[in-house]
Amino acid sequence: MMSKEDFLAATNMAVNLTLDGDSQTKFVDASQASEDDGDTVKIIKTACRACISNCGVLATVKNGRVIHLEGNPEDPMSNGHMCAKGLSGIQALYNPNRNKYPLIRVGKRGENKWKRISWKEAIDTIAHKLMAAKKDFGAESVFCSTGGGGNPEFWSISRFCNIFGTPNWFEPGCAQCYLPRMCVYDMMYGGTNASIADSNAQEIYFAHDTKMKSLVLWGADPSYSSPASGGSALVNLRAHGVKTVVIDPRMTPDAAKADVWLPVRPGSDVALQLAWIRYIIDHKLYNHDFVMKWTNLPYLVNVETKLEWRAAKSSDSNQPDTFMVWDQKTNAPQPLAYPWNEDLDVALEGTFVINGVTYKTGFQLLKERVEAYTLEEAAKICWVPQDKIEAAILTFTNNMPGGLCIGVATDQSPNSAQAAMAAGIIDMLMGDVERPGALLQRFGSAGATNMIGYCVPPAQSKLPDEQLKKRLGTIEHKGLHMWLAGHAPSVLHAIETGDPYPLRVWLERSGNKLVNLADSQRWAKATEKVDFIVHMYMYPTSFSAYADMLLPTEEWLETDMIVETCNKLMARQAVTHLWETIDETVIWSKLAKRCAELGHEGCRKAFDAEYMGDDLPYWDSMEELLDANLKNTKFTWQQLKAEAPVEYMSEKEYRSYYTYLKPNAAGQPQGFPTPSKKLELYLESMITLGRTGQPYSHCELPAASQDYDPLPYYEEPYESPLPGSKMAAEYPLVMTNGRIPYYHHGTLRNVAWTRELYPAPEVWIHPQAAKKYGVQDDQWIWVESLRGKVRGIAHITSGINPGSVYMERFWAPENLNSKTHGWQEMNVNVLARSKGPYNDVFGTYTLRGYLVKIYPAPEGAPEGVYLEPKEFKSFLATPSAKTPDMTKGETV
Ligand SMILES: Nc1nc2c(c(=O)[nH]1)N[C@H]1C(S)=C(S)[C@@H](COP(=O)(O)OP(=O)(O)OC[C@H]3O[C@@H](n4cnc5c(=O)[nH]c(N)nc54)[C@H](O)[C@@H]3O)O[C@H]1N2
Ligand SMILES: Nc1nc2c(c(=O)[nH]1)N[C@H]1C(S)=C(S)[C@@H](COP(=O)(O)OP(=O)(O)OC[C@H]3O[C@@H](n4cnc5c(=O)[nH]c(N)nc54)[C@H](O)[C@@H]3O)O[C@H]1N2
Ligand code: SF4
Ligand SMILES: [Mo]
Repeated sequence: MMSKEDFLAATNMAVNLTLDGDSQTKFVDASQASEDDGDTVKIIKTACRACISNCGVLATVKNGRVIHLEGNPEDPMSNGHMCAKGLSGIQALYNPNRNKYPLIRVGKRGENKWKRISWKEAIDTIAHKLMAAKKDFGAESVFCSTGGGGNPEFWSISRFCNIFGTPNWFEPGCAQCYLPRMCVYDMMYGGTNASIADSNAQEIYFAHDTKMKSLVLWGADPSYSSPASGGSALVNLRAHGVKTVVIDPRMTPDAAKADVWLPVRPGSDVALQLAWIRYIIDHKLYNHDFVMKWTNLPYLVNVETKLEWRAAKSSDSNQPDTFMVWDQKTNAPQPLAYPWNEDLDVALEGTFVINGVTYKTGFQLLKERVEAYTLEEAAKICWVPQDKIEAAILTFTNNMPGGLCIGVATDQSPNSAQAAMAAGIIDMLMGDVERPGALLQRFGSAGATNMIGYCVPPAQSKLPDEQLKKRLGTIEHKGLHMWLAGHAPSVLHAIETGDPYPLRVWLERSGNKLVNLADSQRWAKATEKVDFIVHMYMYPTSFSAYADMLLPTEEWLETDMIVETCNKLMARQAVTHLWETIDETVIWSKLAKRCAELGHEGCRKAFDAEYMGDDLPYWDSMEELLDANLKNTKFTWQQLKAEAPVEYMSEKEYRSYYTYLKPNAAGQPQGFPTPSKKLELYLESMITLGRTGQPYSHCELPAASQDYDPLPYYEEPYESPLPGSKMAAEYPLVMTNGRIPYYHHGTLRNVAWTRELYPAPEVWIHPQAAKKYGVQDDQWIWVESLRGKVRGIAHITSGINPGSVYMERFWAPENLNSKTHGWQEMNVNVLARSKGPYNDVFGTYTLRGYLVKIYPAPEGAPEGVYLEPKEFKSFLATPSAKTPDMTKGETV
């Protein structure tokens, strides 16, 4: 890979070179920064994107150079806080090793020999490769990948794939991050979900007057994963007396402050959740009136078909179907008119045989489902004491209203869908929906961004049905269609084997796929089978060593994006612009446009202005795109930049509760945006999804091999440590991961400030385990799974479940030019499991909850890895030079 010296040499060579007149390249407006040619200091209001939290930032710019960052107190979520990652933004921006120009490989892959090319040539070369692959192997032979949390824009890649005609793009998050929770809450409830790290659960930002009395953090650690926003909100909530329960194998700062901490065995959460549900039902702790009137649990379900018994179908989308219930007055089944009929005495539980057909209420089915999960049983499965489980449940149920925030931990095991369903059920049984103090809400929105806060319309209907049906892995795992994405392990399998068809061209836009995807070594090897690989990023990473072309993208201080934060709109705006970097949202548009020029029918049709609603098939600048997004507001992008943060509605109007009780056109309460307009705890839609792909795929798909289950169930991890497991004899410890506050996924390992704080990955080990396996504190050790072994530094602490170990993803940019390319030494994803079993609905693989062993590494640290502060000096931004403004032809 390209070393710092190589890059500096390339930079020097570029002296006196001006831009090559690529008229298609319209740079982000840097005028605000470069106007400051005197000693004037300018403060620009922008927003951070060093993680997914989008905190408001005040950036001080002097002589065109960003010299200081601090939080913007006008941001209602971060209130002026920033974290170590965000504050390192200047070091990331001016990093000596930035990708500066498009580069094409001239040596062998991994040899680090590159030639500078123009953007025009880069786009043209890629477009020709794409067209050739389409002609020779079909559009589906092109595949794309993106970063998950943290890419400034997300749907541009999906949009590109849809109009190009390939169903195959993927990301390492998705089935392993957020999709299971997002999709399940969408199906059960239809409002936001309760993920704090994803900036939902916005009730937590009103500590001064919320009615919330308790909060459960289930596999979520806001103090690390959203320190400046969610993390600081929790500090305020605790100060206002909100009680907290933390369910996490690791003693995080939020666990340390919790009223009850349950250090659960990684991967076993659903067993614990089912025990919570059983306890809540057995002890009649649920909100009876709410469950009767606003959930579908009283509805009768045909046990054989698993479908609810409908008295009548509705053709009016404002009116749900009419469902049958058991009426205890007449001792007979009766239709229940929406929303409720006071004349009936509706049974919540029971089994009824009617004309030889067995029906049970949803509640009855749920009760039977959780029957086996007593506290005693859960304690055995989950490795936490029975009395602590009970204390946790009661801390929650005795302090209502409350809310259950479920984090990414449970998305990273094959139990992913079930965990989200069970978490939703717990909150919904308690009536924690849309009342003040609850996390599940439908607060206001400016409508300036689309799904999950991004700006590009994904144009999914433009992907032809026959291409959609080829989306890898998604007949079996249809939940992926909500994300419009493919199944990463099925993509890997197709690259390796050509089954069901070959994959030839890979466009990748994220940090370091080799540290974020499970089974990294298989991915690295698979690149040999791909003809042409493009890597778009801000600086070279391990993945660049396997690429044929590198495209330079913008750091967050160079990008423009609309940000919604509570009732305000903020603008992430470019405060400067370096080199020839381009916002990748523009790159995808350029690629589609060039393919159209080369005769691609689908891409050409985008010119017919049918895709963006009206008049924006492509955009040559972010301003064009953002103006289109802002059309529902009273701002243009220029105005928003000048005025943001602005309130798009008052706090009172935005923070509206009990949305389900607001009247519909017929004067009835409007209910929830689900098929029954009730909360669907018995999730019948899972059956339809598995059989047809509806409502998320735009055409009907063949059925999955088995129906998806409408109720949560627990499946013991494939690599189980429980008694009787053969694998556990050799690999006795359960591995898990979780965030650390210094890095966002694979980022910032090239920044001196963060590497000094956390130079190499810690492996958290309980003192009992350390003793048993002969490991000392602060010693280099090996961690080994069935798939490989890596090194880390032992951190011996009682803040971890005794049978578990914890480690983070890590790579070493200082080793980019070595034969490991920096990803093989200390990277937990060498150990993770990308093979099945997968979650049936989403295809989730196992990042947390597989087996490892540990032993001392007498060899010490891996060769070449920097550990001492002085070694990181070479990563430091050069302090003196004025930022060159390439748009004005300035050079270094
Ligand atoms: N073992 C293990 N593996 C995991 C996880 C785990 O907990 N354990 N977590 C999983 C999760 S939740 C996720 S979301 C994934 C994340 O894995 P990836 O999505 O592959 O991670 P990154 O590439 O670091 O994330 C995207 C990065 O893109 C960068 N970026 C910013 N601007 C630009 C730009 O303009 N262009 C481009 N191309 N990139 C830009 C941001 O810095 C951002 O951090 O990892 C997953 N992998
Ligand atoms: N600093 C930093 N912040 C980030 C990111 C980052 O990479 N770095 N990534 C962003 C992204 S994309 C995401 S998805 C969010 C995730 O944000 P969170 O959902 O808060 O995710 P994590 O910290 O990964 O996991 C939460 C906790 O789960 C615990 N855990 C591990 N295994 C298990 C288990 O089996 N069961 C239970 N109950 N708990 C378990 C971990 O110890 C961790 O403390 O963070 C975002 N914010
Ligand atoms: S939490 Fe930190 S990295 Fe994330 S947006 Fe806020 S300041 Fe940036
Ligand atoms: Mo994520």
